[in-house]
Amino acid sequence: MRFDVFTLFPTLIQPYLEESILKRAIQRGLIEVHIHNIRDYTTDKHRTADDTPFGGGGGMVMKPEPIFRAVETVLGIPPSCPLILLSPQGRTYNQDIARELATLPQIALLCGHYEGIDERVREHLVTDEISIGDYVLTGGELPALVIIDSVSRLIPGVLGDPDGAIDDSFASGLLEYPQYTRPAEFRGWRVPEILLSGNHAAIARWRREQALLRTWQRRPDLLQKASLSDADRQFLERLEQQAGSSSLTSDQPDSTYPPPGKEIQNP
Ligand code: 9D3
Repeated sequence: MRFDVFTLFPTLIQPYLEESILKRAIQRGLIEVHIHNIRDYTTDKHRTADDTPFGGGGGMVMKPEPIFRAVETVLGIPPSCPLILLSPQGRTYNQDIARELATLPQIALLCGHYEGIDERVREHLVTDEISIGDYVLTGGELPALVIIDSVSRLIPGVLGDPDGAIDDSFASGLLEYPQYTRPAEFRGWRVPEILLSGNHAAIARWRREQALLRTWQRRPDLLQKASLSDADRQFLERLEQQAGSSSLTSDQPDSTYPPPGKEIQNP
């Protein structure tokens, strides 16, 4: 799969590709990432890529000509693949979108910056617009890397382990169960005994229940889309019953996440 990234800050993108697991994927020819500096496609002597907004107001707007020139030079007219604008106004990225993009042979990513981008780019060049979540960043470069990373790891062979991508939490639709490694006791904190039992069926059941418990506590919204067995549903039913009757059986309030005392604290 090929990615083309159009940005005013190409040096922000390069190091992540060279240091992460993506480096190996590039070396093996499983993915190609081509980074294009939009400023290289300006034609004036100051290499002007942005300008003040018509109508006034603060900040700068990315000019259309260098963006059209860059994209049309690299991808042709009309562009040979989808061009995704990274912007706070896009549809919110998720694993379903990652899977959809991973089916394509090529995508191009356009990183916005400053206050925004001339609307004619959006209207006449961009084919899709994606945000990575409801928080404010300084530009689309990190979102472009998020997309490259999350799409690449779905391509067969990019992860060393072929079922790594299948077994992970968002694939099953549940959060992950707790994991432990040696030592079996650290500072007096013991690993759950079941994991040392050698009873693989019991371990599999415990892990599934822990994943269900965690998801129910922290991300109950995920349970709607998760694929659940009858046994899973029975386990969740028991959790609901325990929660529903907890004020009658224990005097303790219902558990919350994060638990009391684990909230993020100001210094
Ligand atoms: C100061 C400008 N803001 C006015 C309300 C809008 C704005 C424009 C551009 C805010 C942030 C940015 C830069 N962010 C992105 O380009 C971006 C982004 C993000 O900020 N959050 C989540 N996903 C994305 S994708 C691209």
